[in-house]
Amino acid sequence: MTVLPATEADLALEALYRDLAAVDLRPLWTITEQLLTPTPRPRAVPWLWSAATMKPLARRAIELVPVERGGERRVLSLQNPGLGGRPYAAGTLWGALQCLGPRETAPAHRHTPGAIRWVLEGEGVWTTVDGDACDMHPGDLVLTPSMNWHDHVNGGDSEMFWFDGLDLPMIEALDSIFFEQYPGPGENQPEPAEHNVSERAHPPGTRYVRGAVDGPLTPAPSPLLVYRWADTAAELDELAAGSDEPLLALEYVNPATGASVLPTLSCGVLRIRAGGHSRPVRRTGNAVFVAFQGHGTTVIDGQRFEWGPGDMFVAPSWSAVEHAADEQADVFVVTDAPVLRALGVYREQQLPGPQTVTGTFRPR
Ligand code: GTQ
Ligand code: FE2
Repeated sequence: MTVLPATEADLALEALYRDLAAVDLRPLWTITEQLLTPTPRPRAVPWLWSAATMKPLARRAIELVPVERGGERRVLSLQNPGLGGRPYAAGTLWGALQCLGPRETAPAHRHTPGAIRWVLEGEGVWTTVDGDACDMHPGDLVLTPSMNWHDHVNGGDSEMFWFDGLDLPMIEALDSIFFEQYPGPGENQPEPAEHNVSERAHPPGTRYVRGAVDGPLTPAPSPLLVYRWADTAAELDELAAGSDEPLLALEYVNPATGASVLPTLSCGVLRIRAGGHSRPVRRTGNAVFVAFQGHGTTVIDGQRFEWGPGDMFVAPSWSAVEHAADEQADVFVVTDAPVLRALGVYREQQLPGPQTVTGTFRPR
Protein backbone atom coordinates (compact mmCIF):
# COMPACT_ATOMS: atom_id res chain seq x y z
CA MET A 1 0.00 0.00 0.00
CA THR A 2 1.42 3.38 -1.00
CA VAL A 3 1.44 5.93 1.81
CA LEU A 4 0.00 9.20 0.54
CA PRO A 5 -0.64 12.53 2.26
CA ALA A 6 -4.07 12.49 3.92
CA THR A 7 -5.88 14.68 1.41
CA GLU A 8 -4.49 12.77 -1.51
CA ALA A 9 -5.45 9.48 0.14
CA ASP A 10 -8.96 10.81 0.73
CA LEU A 11 -9.29 11.83 -2.91
CA ALA A 12 -8.01 8.46 -4.04
CA LEU A 13 -10.47 6.70 -1.77
CA GLU A 14 -13.36 8.80 -3.04
CA ALA A 15 -12.30 7.93 -6.57
CA LEU A 16 -12.23 4.26 -5.64
CA TYR A 17 -15.81 4.45 -4.27
CA ARG A 18 -16.97 6.26 -7.41
CA ASP A 19 -15.31 3.74 -9.66
CA LEU A 20 -16.78 0.85 -7.70
CA ALA A 21 -20.30 2.33 -7.86
CA ALA A 22 -19.93 2.94 -11.60
CA VAL A 23 -19.40 -0.79 -12.19
CA ASP A 24 -22.04 -2.03 -9.70
CA LEU A 25 -19.68 -3.11 -6.95
CA ARG A 26 -20.27 -2.33 -3.29
CA PRO A 27 -17.55 -2.43 -0.63
CA LEU A 28 -18.76 -4.55 2.27
CA TRP A 29 -16.63 -2.71 4.80
CA THR A 30 -18.87 0.35 4.50
CA ILE A 31 -22.09 -1.58 5.14
CA THR A 32 -21.11 -4.44 7.45
CA GLU A 33 -22.78 -2.93 10.48
CA GLN A 34 -26.08 -2.47 8.63
CA LEU A 35 -26.04 -6.00 7.26
CA LEU A 36 -24.61 -8.08 10.07
CA THR A 37 -26.41 -6.73 13.10
CA PRO A 38 -25.73 -8.34 16.48
CA THR A 39 -29.42 -9.29 16.74
CA PRO A 40 -32.34 -9.15 14.25
CA ARG A 41 -33.53 -5.70 13.25
CA PRO A 42 -36.91 -6.24 11.61
CA ARG A 43 -38.33 -3.25 9.75
CA ALA A 44 -41.84 -4.19 10.88
CA VAL A 45 -42.83 -2.56 14.15
CA PRO A 46 -45.03 -3.95 16.93
CA TRP A 47 -48.57 -2.88 15.95
CA LEU A 48 -52.23 -3.56 16.65
CA TRP A 49 -55.38 -3.28 14.53
CA SER A 50 -58.54 -3.17 16.59
CA ALA A 51 -61.76 -4.95 15.64
CA ALA A 52 -63.65 -1.76 16.51
CA THR A 53 -61.81 0.05 13.72
CA MET A 54 -61.69 -2.76 11.17
CA LYS A 55 -65.22 -4.09 11.31
CA PRO A 56 -67.15 -0.94 10.30
CA LEU A 57 -64.70 -0.48 7.40
CA ALA A 58 -65.15 -4.11 6.35
CA ARG A 59 -68.94 -3.58 6.44
CA ARG A 60 -68.56 -0.52 4.20
CA ALA A 61 -66.50 -2.65 1.81
CA ILE A 62 -69.29 -5.28 1.81
CA GLU A 63 -71.71 -2.50 0.74
CA LEU A 64 -69.45 -0.95 -1.89
CA VAL A 65 -67.13 -3.60 -3.32
CA PRO A 66 -68.44 -6.71 -5.03
CA VAL A 67 -66.39 -9.94 -4.87
CA GLU A 68 -65.77 -11.11 -8.41
CA ARG A 69 -63.13 -12.32 -10.86
CA GLY A 70 -60.28 -9.88 -11.07
CA GLY A 71 -60.60 -8.49 -7.57
CA GLU A 72 -61.03 -12.07 -6.35
CA ARG A 73 -61.26 -11.40 -2.59
CA ARG A 74 -62.67 -8.78 -0.19
CA VAL A 75 -59.65 -8.58 2.05
CA LEU A 76 -58.22 -5.80 4.20
CA SER A 77 -54.53 -6.45 4.66
CA LEU A 78 -52.74 -5.50 7.86
CA GLN A 79 -50.13 -3.06 6.54
CA ASN A 80 -47.34 -2.69 9.05
CA PRO A 81 -46.27 0.99 9.08
CA GLY A 82 -42.60 -0.04 9.41
CA LEU A 83 -42.58 -1.70 5.99
CA GLY A 84 -42.62 1.41 3.83
CA GLY A 85 -45.98 0.76 2.17
CA ARG A 86 -45.58 -2.97 1.54
CA PRO A 87 -48.94 -4.55 2.40
CA TYR A 88 -47.60 -7.03 4.95
CA ALA A 89 -48.17 -7.51 8.67
CA ALA A 90 -44.48 -8.33 9.07
CA GLY A 91 -41.52 -8.96 6.78
CA THR A 92 -42.45 -12.63 6.29
CA LEU A 93 -46.21 -12.72 7.00
CA TRP A 94 -49.40 -11.57 5.32
CA GLY A 95 -52.23 -10.99 7.78
CA ALA A 96 -55.70 -9.78 6.82
CA LEU A 97 -59.37 -9.53 7.63
CA GLN A 98 -61.53 -11.18 4.97
CA CYS A 99 -65.30 -10.83 4.78
CA LEU A 100 -68.17 -12.20 2.73
CA GLY A 101 -71.74 -10.90 2.70
CA PRO A 102 -74.83 -13.13 2.62
CA ARG A 103 -74.89 -15.53 -0.38
CA GLU A 104 -71.64 -14.16 -1.80
CA THR A 105 -68.92 -16.34 -3.28
CA ALA A 106 -65.23 -15.62 -3.84
CA PRO A 107 -64.07 -17.34 -7.06
CA ALA A 108 -61.70 -20.33 -7.12
CA HIS A 109 -58.01 -19.83 -7.73
CA ARG A 110 -54.70 -21.28 -6.61
CA HIS A 111 -51.24 -19.91 -5.91
CA THR A 112 -47.85 -20.89 -4.54
CA PRO A 113 -48.30 -18.98 -1.26
CA GLY A 114 -49.97 -21.13 1.40
CA ALA A 115 -52.75 -19.76 3.57
CA ILE A 116 -54.49 -20.40 6.84
CA ARG A 117 -57.91 -19.02 7.84
CA TRP A 118 -59.05 -18.49 11.38
CA VAL A 119 -62.75 -17.78 11.74
CA LEU A 120 -63.85 -14.84 13.87
CA GLU A 121 -67.54 -14.36 13.34
CA GLY A 122 -70.55 -15.56 11.34
CA GLU A 123 -71.88 -18.87 10.06
CA GLY A 124 -72.68 -20.46 6.72
CA VAL A 125 -69.39 -20.14 4.82
CA TRP A 126 -67.33 -23.04 3.53
CA THR A 127 -63.96 -22.96 1.83
CA THR A 128 -63.53 -25.64 -0.81
CA VAL A 129 -59.92 -26.84 -0.77
CA ASP A 130 -59.05 -28.99 -3.81
CA GLY A 131 -62.62 -30.28 -3.91
CA ASP A 132 -63.14 -30.72 -0.17
CA ALA A 133 -65.75 -28.27 1.18
CA CYS A 134 -64.59 -27.28 4.70
CA ASP A 135 -67.35 -25.69 6.77
CA MET A 136 -66.26 -22.66 8.77
CA HIS A 137 -67.44 -21.72 12.26
CA PRO A 138 -65.97 -19.25 14.77
CA GLY A 139 -62.71 -20.54 16.23
CA ASP A 140 -62.08 -23.04 13.40
CA LEU A 141 -58.76 -23.18 11.56
CA VAL A 142 -58.91 -23.97 7.82
CA LEU A 143 -55.83 -24.67 5.68
CA THR A 144 -55.37 -23.87 2.02
CA PRO A 145 -51.90 -25.28 1.25
CA SER A 146 -49.75 -24.08 -1.62
CA MET A 147 -51.32 -24.70 -5.08
CA ASN A 148 -54.59 -26.11 -3.71
CA TRP A 149 -57.64 -24.71 -5.51
CA HIS A 150 -59.74 -22.67 -3.11
CA ASP A 151 -62.93 -20.65 -3.16
CA HIS A 152 -65.10 -19.30 -0.38
CA VAL A 153 -68.87 -19.73 -0.53
CA ASN A 154 -71.35 -18.05 1.78
CA GLY A 155 -74.36 -20.35 1.64
CA GLY A 156 -76.07 -18.48 4.47
CA ASP A 157 -77.63 -15.14 5.31
CA SER A 158 -75.05 -13.71 7.67
CA GLU A 159 -71.91 -11.67 7.12
CA MET A 160 -68.81 -13.66 7.87
CA PHE A 161 -65.41 -12.42 9.02
CA TRP A 162 -62.18 -14.34 9.27
CA PHE A 163 -58.45 -13.81 9.62
CA ASP A 164 -56.17 -14.81 6.73
CA GLY A 165 -52.51 -15.64 7.32
CA LEU A 166 -50.28 -16.25 4.30
CA ASP A 167 -46.59 -16.89 3.67
CA LEU A 168 -46.87 -14.51 0.68
CA PRO A 169 -43.89 -12.26 1.59
CA MET A 170 -41.64 -15.31 1.99
CA ILE A 171 -42.65 -16.75 -1.38
CA GLU A 172 -42.26 -13.30 -2.92
CA ALA A 173 -38.76 -13.00 -1.41
CA LEU A 174 -37.96 -16.36 -3.00
CA ASP A 175 -39.21 -15.01 -6.37
CA SER A 176 -41.60 -17.94 -6.63
CA ILE A 177 -45.10 -16.47 -6.92
CA PHE A 178 -47.43 -18.30 -9.29
CA PHE A 179 -51.19 -17.63 -9.48
CA GLU A 180 -53.92 -19.24 -11.58
CA GLN A 181 -57.64 -18.74 -11.91
CA TYR A 182 -59.82 -21.83 -11.86
CA PRO A 183 -60.40 -22.94 -15.45
CA GLY A 184 -64.05 -23.73 -14.78
CA PRO A 185 -66.67 -24.52 -15.81
CA GLY A 186 -67.97 -21.83 -13.50
CA GLU A 187 -66.06 -19.54 -11.16
CA ASN A 188 -66.19 -21.98 -8.26
CA GLN A 189 -65.38 -25.62 -7.76
CA PRO A 190 -68.47 -27.81 -7.86
CA GLU A 191 -69.99 -28.30 -4.42
CA PRO A 192 -69.33 -31.90 -3.41
CA ALA A 193 -72.17 -34.07 -2.06
CA GLU A 194 -70.31 -34.49 1.24
CA HIS A 195 -68.53 -31.69 3.08
CA ASN A 196 -65.53 -32.04 5.45
CA VAL A 197 -64.00 -35.17 3.92
CA SER A 198 -60.48 -34.59 5.32
CA GLU A 199 -61.97 -34.08 8.77
CA ARG A 200 -63.72 -37.46 8.74
CA ALA A 201 -60.57 -39.16 7.40
CA HIS A 202 -58.52 -38.09 10.43
CA PRO A 203 -59.94 -39.24 13.75
CA PRO A 204 -59.39 -36.84 16.66
CA GLY A 205 -56.49 -37.35 19.05
CA THR A 206 -53.49 -36.37 16.94
CA ARG A 207 -54.31 -32.82 15.96
CA TYR A 208 -52.52 -30.83 18.63
CA VAL A 209 -49.24 -30.78 20.46
CA ARG A 210 -48.71 -29.01 23.73
CA GLY A 211 -46.13 -26.26 24.01
CA ALA A 212 -43.60 -25.56 21.28
CA VAL A 213 -43.53 -28.15 18.54
CA ASP A 214 -40.25 -29.85 17.73
CA GLY A 215 -41.68 -32.55 15.53
CA PRO A 216 -40.23 -33.74 12.24
CA LEU A 217 -39.93 -31.06 9.61
CA THR A 218 -41.55 -32.15 6.40
CA PRO A 219 -42.30 -30.13 3.31
CA ALA A 220 -45.80 -31.66 3.17
CA PRO A 221 -48.83 -29.69 4.34
CA SER A 222 -51.31 -31.32 6.70
CA PRO A 223 -53.79 -33.66 4.97
CA LEU A 224 -56.34 -32.54 7.59
CA LEU A 225 -57.70 -29.24 6.29
CA VAL A 226 -59.92 -28.09 9.15
CA TYR A 227 -59.49 -28.00 12.94
CA ARG A 228 -62.61 -27.35 15.02
CA TRP A 229 -62.88 -24.93 17.89
CA ALA A 230 -64.70 -27.54 20.00
CA ASP A 231 -61.64 -29.85 19.77
CA THR A 232 -59.21 -26.98 20.38
CA ALA A 233 -61.17 -25.80 23.40
CA ALA A 234 -61.34 -29.36 24.81
CA GLU A 235 -57.55 -29.70 24.44
CA LEU A 236 -57.03 -26.35 26.16
CA ASP A 237 -59.31 -27.36 29.04
CA GLU A 238 -57.46 -30.63 29.48
CA LEU A 239 -54.10 -28.87 29.33
CA ALA A 240 -55.25 -26.31 31.88
CA ALA A 241 -56.49 -29.02 34.24
CA GLY A 242 -53.04 -30.64 34.36
CA SER A 243 -50.90 -27.53 34.77
CA ASP A 244 -50.68 -24.34 36.79
CA GLU A 245 -48.70 -22.35 34.22
CA PRO A 246 -50.03 -18.81 33.61
CA LEU A 247 -49.83 -19.40 29.83
CA LEU A 248 -50.96 -22.58 28.08
CA ALA A 249 -49.82 -23.09 24.50
CA LEU A 250 -51.18 -25.50 21.93
CA GLU A 251 -49.94 -25.98 18.40
CA TYR A 252 -52.10 -27.41 15.62
CA VAL A 253 -50.18 -30.18 13.89
CA ASN A 254 -50.27 -32.40 10.84
CA PRO A 255 -51.86 -35.58 12.27
CA ALA A 256 -49.76 -37.75 9.92
CA THR A 257 -46.34 -36.40 11.00
CA GLY A 258 -46.71 -34.20 14.07
CA ALA A 259 -45.17 -31.31 12.09
CA SER A 260 -46.51 -27.80 11.63
CA VAL A 261 -49.72 -27.45 9.61
CA LEU A 262 -47.96 -25.93 6.59
CA PRO A 263 -44.27 -26.17 5.64
CA THR A 264 -43.98 -22.41 6.13
CA LEU A 265 -46.51 -21.58 8.85
CA SER A 266 -47.12 -22.77 12.35
CA CYS A 267 -50.46 -22.11 14.02
CA GLY A 268 -51.39 -22.27 17.66
CA VAL A 269 -53.67 -21.05 20.39
CA LEU A 270 -52.56 -19.46 23.65
CA ARG A 271 -54.73 -19.53 26.72
CA ILE A 272 -53.85 -16.95 29.34
CA ARG A 273 -55.32 -17.91 32.67
CA ALA A 274 -57.40 -15.42 34.65
CA GLY A 275 -54.80 -13.40 36.55
CA GLY A 276 -52.00 -15.02 34.52
CA HIS A 277 -48.83 -13.22 33.50
CA SER A 278 -46.38 -15.05 31.24
CA ARG A 279 -42.58 -14.78 31.41
CA PRO A 280 -41.17 -12.55 28.65
CA VAL A 281 -39.51 -14.35 25.76
CA ARG A 282 -37.79 -13.40 22.52
CA ARG A 283 -38.07 -15.64 19.47
CA THR A 284 -36.67 -15.40 15.96
CA GLY A 285 -39.37 -15.13 13.34
CA ASN A 286 -42.50 -13.00 13.16
CA ALA A 287 -45.83 -13.66 14.85
CA VAL A 288 -49.34 -12.36 14.18
CA PHE A 289 -51.82 -12.75 17.05
CA VAL A 290 -55.61 -12.72 16.75
CA ALA A 291 -57.50 -12.29 20.02
CA PHE A 292 -60.57 -14.54 20.16
CA GLN A 293 -62.12 -14.66 23.63
CA GLY A 294 -61.47 -12.49 26.66
CA HIS A 295 -59.44 -9.33 27.12
CA GLY A 296 -55.78 -9.03 27.98
CA THR A 297 -52.55 -7.16 27.43
CA THR A 298 -49.30 -8.01 25.69
CA VAL A 299 -46.09 -6.10 26.31
CA ILE A 300 -43.92 -6.05 23.20
CA ASP A 301 -40.48 -4.45 23.57
CA GLY A 302 -41.72 -2.38 26.51
CA GLN A 303 -44.91 -1.18 24.83
CA ARG A 304 -48.24 -2.31 26.24
CA PHE A 305 -50.92 -3.52 23.80
CA GLU A 306 -54.46 -3.92 25.12
CA TRP A 307 -56.64 -6.34 23.21
CA GLY A 308 -60.07 -7.96 23.05
CA PRO A 309 -62.03 -10.19 20.66
CA GLY A 310 -61.16 -9.66 16.98
CA ASP A 311 -58.11 -7.46 17.59
CA MET A 312 -54.97 -8.41 15.63
CA PHE A 313 -51.40 -7.57 16.61
CA VAL A 314 -47.86 -8.25 15.48
CA ALA A 315 -44.71 -9.14 17.40
CA PRO A 316 -41.75 -8.79 15.03
CA SER A 317 -38.77 -11.12 15.19
CA TRP A 318 -36.75 -11.04 18.43
CA SER A 319 -39.12 -8.62 20.18
CA ALA A 320 -39.62 -9.34 23.88
CA VAL A 321 -43.19 -10.61 24.34
CA GLU A 322 -45.19 -11.24 27.50
CA HIS A 323 -48.92 -11.78 27.88
CA ALA A 324 -51.25 -11.08 30.79
CA ALA A 325 -54.98 -11.21 31.41
CA ASP A 326 -57.34 -10.57 34.32
CA GLU A 327 -59.92 -12.91 32.83
CA GLN A 328 -59.28 -16.15 30.91
CA ALA A 329 -58.34 -15.26 27.35
CA ASP A 330 -57.70 -17.29 24.18
CA VAL A 331 -55.51 -15.92 21.39
CA PHE A 332 -54.75 -17.48 18.02
CA VAL A 333 -51.19 -17.11 16.69
CA VAL A 334 -49.50 -17.75 13.34
CA THR A 335 -45.73 -17.70 12.90
CA ASP A 336 -43.02 -18.48 10.34
CA ALA A 337 -41.17 -20.71 12.85
CA PRO A 338 -41.15 -23.84 10.60
CA VAL A 339 -38.98 -22.00 8.08
CA LEU A 340 -36.57 -20.79 10.75
CA ARG A 341 -36.36 -24.31 12.19
CA ALA A 342 -35.82 -25.89 8.78
CA LEU A 343 -32.97 -23.47 8.10
CA GLY A 344 -31.40 -23.99 11.51
CA VAL A 345 -31.76 -20.34 12.58
CA TYR A 346 -34.58 -20.65 15.12
CA ARG A 347 -33.69 -19.26 18.55
CA GLU A 348 -35.50 -18.29 21.67
CA GLN A 349 -34.41 -16.54 24.81
CA GLN A 350 -36.29 -16.36 28.10
CA LEU A 351 -35.87 -13.00 29.78
CA PRO A 352 -35.22 -12.92 33.52
CA GLY A 353 -38.10 -10.71 34.64
CA PRO A 354 -41.05 -8.59 33.49
CA GLN A 355 -40.25 -5.78 31.09
CA THR A 356 -40.35 -2.16 32.12
CA VAL A 357 -43.43 -0.73 30.44
CA THR A 358 -42.55 2.53 28.67
CA GLY A 359 -45.91 3.30 27.06
CA THR A 360 -49.30 2.04 25.93
CA PHE A 361 -50.07 1.66 22.23
CA ARG A 362 -53.00 3.76 20.99
CA PRO A 363 -54.74 1.99 18.10
CA ARG A 364 -55.97 4.17 15.26
O1 GTQ B 1 -58.76 -16.06 0.33
O2 GTQ B 1 -57.70 -16.81 -1.38
O3 GTQ B 1 -55.95 -12.63 2.40
O4 GTQ B 1 -55.64 -15.42 -2.27
C1 GTQ B 1 -54.86 -13.01 0.34
C2 GTQ B 1 -54.79 -13.73 -0.85
C3 GTQ B 1 -56.81 -14.28 0.95
C4 GTQ B 1 -57.79 -16.02 -0.45
C5 GTQ B 1 -55.87 -13.29 1.24
C6 GTQ B 1 -55.72 -14.73 -1.12
C7 GTQ B 1 -56.75 -14.99 -0.22
FE1 FE2 C 1 -56.12 -17.35 -2.45
